[in-house]
Amino acid sequence: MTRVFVISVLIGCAALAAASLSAPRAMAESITVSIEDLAFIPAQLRAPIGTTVVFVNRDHLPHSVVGMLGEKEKFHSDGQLDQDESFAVTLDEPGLIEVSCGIHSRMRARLTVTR
Ligand SMILES: [Cu+2]
Repeated sequence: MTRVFVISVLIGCAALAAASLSAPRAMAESITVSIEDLAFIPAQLRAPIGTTVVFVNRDHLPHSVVGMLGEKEKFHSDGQLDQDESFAVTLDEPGLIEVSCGIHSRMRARLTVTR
């Protein structure tokens, strides 16, 4: 029981969001993208389908997260993220996702999702 509990805590909120959408792979990876000084860090990343990306606002300003796959909106945060708030999304389709902040249009990141 202890082991199950510890694993549950480690997985945290990110996996909860993912689990509600689809059954995640048992060993799905999680990647953190930090938002600092009006930038996504890293601004370029590559990850396979099934990966959960957690955006964490470590800035003193509020930000939001919008992901576009071509003309299609793949995800967006629920309103704005205040300092230390996060938003998680599990990648479910290959392609190039252009990530931006809905508040500061110059904030950009590119997320390449592979099979
Ligand atoms: Cu912003």
